[in-house]
Amino acid sequence: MDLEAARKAVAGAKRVAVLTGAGISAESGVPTFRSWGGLWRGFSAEDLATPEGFARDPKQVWEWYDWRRSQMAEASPNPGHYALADFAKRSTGFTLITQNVDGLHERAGSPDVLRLHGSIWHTRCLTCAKEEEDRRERIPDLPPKCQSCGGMLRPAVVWFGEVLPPEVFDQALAATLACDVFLVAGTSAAVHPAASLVPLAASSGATVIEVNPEETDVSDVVHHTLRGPSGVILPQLLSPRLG
Ligand code: BJW
Ligand code: ZN
Repeated sequence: MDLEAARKAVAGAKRVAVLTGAGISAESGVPTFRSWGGLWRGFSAEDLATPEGFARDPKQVWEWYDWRRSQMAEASPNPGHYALADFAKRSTGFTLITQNVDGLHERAGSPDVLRLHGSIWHTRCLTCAKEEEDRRERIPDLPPKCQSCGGMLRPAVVWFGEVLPPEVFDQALAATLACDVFLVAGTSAAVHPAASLVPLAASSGATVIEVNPEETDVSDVVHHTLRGPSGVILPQLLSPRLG
């Protein structure tokens, strides 16, 4: 059984790194990028999650984020998020890398989450670059304005064509290169450079475990495949002992 072999690999590892994606929040009711048909009001993520899309129509892009913020605000962490948070608390040498902007890992109690694609709960000013937390579920008068300088605010997330926060990516890279086990959960692994961490872990000697109900772009490089929802599989994989 791949689950037993994967559990043994985790139990024997000194360093574990995990890369998560939208699928880990699916059981919390947050739609993945591909699950809502890939479209919102006829637009794809590739149209909306770009600096060009924002420059073309900031109000429209903000409305999309507002819609997603309201879904994320209603969501609660699921057993997959909690299994990772519990594992982190009883391990040394554990690194959680996420592509998600929803904040559910943090709400489950995961310490030190490396957020490769930023946070939907933060804004950044286009004029003075000030970054601030904004936890409002709905923001009135979109696009919002900076309280300090009056400039236009944008979501503090990473769009296509933008560079990931270098210090966060460097930490993710270091953890990927140093780990004995690399776990990839709930991501289609279609977006780079996050997805590139998976073959990198494999080529630097880590045992790679994939948790996903579907085959993905990296399924051919992983050593153990656990097909199923992360809310079911991660507690089985990471709990101190089964039942
Ligand atoms: C379940 C489940 C359950 C369902 N349990 N699982 C190399 C090759 C080709 C292209 C590039 C490359 N390097 C860079 C690029 C360009 C580009 C890119 O990757 N494009 C691809 C489309 C090909 N990358 C970039 O532009 C990045 N920047 C960059 O590289 O900078 C350097 C540079 C700059 C300029 C020029 C050249 C280089 C930036 C990428 C930023 C991505 N941003 C987004 C939006 C974030 C903000 C927001 O949320 O709005 O990040 S796009 C979107 O995709 C979001 C996600 O984090 C990301 C990944 O999606 P994810 O998480 O995998 O979700 P899904 O929906 O795809 O998959 C869900 C999975 O869950 C599925 O597999 C399901 O089966 C599974 N699932 N239920 C477990 N219950
Ligand atoms: Zn400002």
